[in-house]
Amino acid sequence: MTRQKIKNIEKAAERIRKAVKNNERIILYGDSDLDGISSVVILEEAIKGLGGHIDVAYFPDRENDGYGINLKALERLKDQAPALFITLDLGIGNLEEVDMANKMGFEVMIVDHHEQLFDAPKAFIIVDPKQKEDGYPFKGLANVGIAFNLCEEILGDKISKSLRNSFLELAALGTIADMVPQVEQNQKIIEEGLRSLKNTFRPALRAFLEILGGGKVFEDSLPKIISALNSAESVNFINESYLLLTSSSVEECKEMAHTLLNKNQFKQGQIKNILQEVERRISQAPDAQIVFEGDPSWKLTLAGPVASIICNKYEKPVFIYKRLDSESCGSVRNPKGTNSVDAMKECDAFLVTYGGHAQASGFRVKNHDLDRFKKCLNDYFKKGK
Ligand SMILES: [Mn+2]
Repeated sequence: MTRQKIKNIEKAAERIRKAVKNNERIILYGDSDLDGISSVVILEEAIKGLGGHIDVAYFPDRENDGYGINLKALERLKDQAPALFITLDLGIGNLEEVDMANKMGFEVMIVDHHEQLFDAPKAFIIVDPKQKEDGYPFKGLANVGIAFNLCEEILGDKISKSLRNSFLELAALGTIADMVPQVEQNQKIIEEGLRSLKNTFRPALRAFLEILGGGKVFEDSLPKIISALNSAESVNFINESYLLLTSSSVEECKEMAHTLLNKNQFKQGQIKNILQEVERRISQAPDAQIVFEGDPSWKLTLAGPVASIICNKYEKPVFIYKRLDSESCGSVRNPKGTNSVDAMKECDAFLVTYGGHAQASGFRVKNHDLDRFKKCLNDYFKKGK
């Protein structure tokens, strides 16, 4: 029985093999969270497995550059054209930016797992199980799960058991980090990946295991590793976790792992402060349908984690945003059975952009529309959706 494949995944693998063979330039452009970073790392390794290399790995800083492909990045990369420009864990919503990349002479391939809300961007290949014409039965893969399928497709018989296992280690961490449902293929990826992790050859993961548990995996080491890798920042499109995961020096890895663990501790403190403030505000309007709170001092990258915690505790749709000069950007978390993307579709007259999944998404809104947006959401959820 031939297993059904994600739409376009064979085409994508074929195009990557051709690029390696012809020595074309390859750019990987990934999201700055662990799902995006691990996708970039394993795809780079698969390309190396073919005897090729990538020219650039780029990660946008969500805080300063915004989520997705952005014009600042394209400006900086344009001298690299022509090149194969592969996006990972983002891109499906970047219609204008993909047009711009095409004009610059890039050939854009999108590998994403987010919902397609608008027309498809004009990339020459799109791999996204959630795009409209994809019949792949399982829609819950994290992006790194798709990247893993792509790596297997690229390498075919050339994939050794140990290489496959080491891909699965990162695929497991990225899948857990992205909080997709741990069922079907996700469950298999996590099980196999975590089994392999115990004896990992990856210097970065070895470093974490040595720091946290004398080389062994303990129950609480996994969440620590995941949140440390997730708390890395992208500066000038270079991401710290990417540097760590691609370093081959154990000593260097230990140093970087320490830095990230400390950073994560600091971040947890900041999250606690924001949580306290949000809960204080909730207590003033305990009967509200939704939680909709923002502040100029809150870091945008902390909006997601804060929204998650509040959503779990209060079981309401939660919108947490950072207020900037003229616009606000935020993250959304929703209890099961409600759909944040549908809600925002209903209220999109007040939005600049939005996107994501039913349970976790993001938005950008002009400050003068904040109140109307909030009211529209309230009305939507009041209708019992
Ligand atoms: Mn993702």
